[in-house]
Amino acid sequence: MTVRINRDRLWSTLVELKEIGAYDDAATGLRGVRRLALTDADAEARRRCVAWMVEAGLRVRVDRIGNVYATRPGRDPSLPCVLMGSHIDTVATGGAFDGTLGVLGGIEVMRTLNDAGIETLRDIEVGFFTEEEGVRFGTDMLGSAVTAGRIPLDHAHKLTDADGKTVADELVRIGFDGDAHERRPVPHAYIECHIEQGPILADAGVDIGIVEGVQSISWQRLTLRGEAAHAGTTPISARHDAGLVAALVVVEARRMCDSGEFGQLRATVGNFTLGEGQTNVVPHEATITLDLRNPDDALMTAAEQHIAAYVASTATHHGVTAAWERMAKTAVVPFDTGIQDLLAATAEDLGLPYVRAMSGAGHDAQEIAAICPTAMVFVAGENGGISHTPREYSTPTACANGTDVLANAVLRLANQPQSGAGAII
Ligand code: HGY
Ligand code: MN
Ligand code: MN
Repeated sequence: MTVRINRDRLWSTLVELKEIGAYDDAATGLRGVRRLALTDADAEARRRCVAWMVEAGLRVRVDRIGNVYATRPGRDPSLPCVLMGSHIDTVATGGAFDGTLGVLGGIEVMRTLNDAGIETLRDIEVGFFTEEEGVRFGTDMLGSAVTAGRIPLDHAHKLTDADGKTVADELVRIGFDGDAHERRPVPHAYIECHIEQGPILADAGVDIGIVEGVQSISWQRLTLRGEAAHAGTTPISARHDAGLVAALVVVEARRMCDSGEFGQLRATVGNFTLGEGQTNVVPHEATITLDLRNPDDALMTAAEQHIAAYVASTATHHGVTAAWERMAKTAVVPFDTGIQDLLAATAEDLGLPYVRAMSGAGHDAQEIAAICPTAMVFVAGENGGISHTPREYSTPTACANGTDVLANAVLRLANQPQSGAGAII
């Protein structure tokens, strides 16, 4: 049995959700999406998605970290469900597809099964996870990591944003402090449909990617403290310039990537602040965030050790102190080969060419992979797949093709009889 989702209906929900948290982006001249986790915009988008879920006849529940799940009952509710999902929070300069495609695509799958009058053996669920991006509360994949047990609920609840607001208080404020237990019933399988956010599929000229796994991620905050001094009177040799050391770290991080010493390392300093930022004062303090990515765990460790040693020696040389704070760390996560092959076979059945690829971005799937067989289906992006910018764009056809793969793979999983633990039959 093959189903095809309603392409126009999916696209209309993507267009509608994009307006929640929309802003005029000066850098690109485009309408972007700013829907940071647990903000009013996120709350409005959550309510809109819940309304779509209810309209599709789904049973909705919210857990204690604000994850939302919607269930389409199967014939045998005693069997583990098949789960789809992703996130609807965005970065501050976001686009319309990152995360939302997997959530709205999952809801569209439910509508499509309803329209076709299809009853499945297993329950099917679609959900969205809290704070996948990590840009407000400082660690990514927060909600799914709590579900998988990597981050304790209590720790997650106490995380604060730049204004000192806690996750727990913000969940209450927006009315998504649910009571369902965050360590949810283990699914039979989890599939996430997501834009690739990079150039691989576009370069291959295909809409579909079968994702083999996710590379490792390291997020750290580095605070450097030197000494404020007069910009005019202080001799260069007498300075303890925290800003200089921070800038040297940025340059070294890039050198590490270009050198090849650390494999396919990618380093990003996305946040760089200098004390009071006074033109005529040597900065006494600098704070930077360092995002490292590597498809090889050992080379990631080597990169972290190298930059730590570099900072120690450079800071000492300039009479500056250095303090590191760990924000996030996840190892390389391989996805279930059985589900990868199911997705590939589904794409073939649908006549959709695809490539297999590792994910450069982190995803909720990398957390859920710890509790059940998990894989992802990627959708190609335009403009070289650029993402985390209002230039992020995938065509209606690519979005629909990816959601068709999701729908048919989930349908096959939802009719699988009780199988042995682990591998998908
Ligand atoms: O940071 C990431 O890779 C993801 O977008 N949260
Ligand atoms: Mn995402
Ligand atoms: Mn993202």
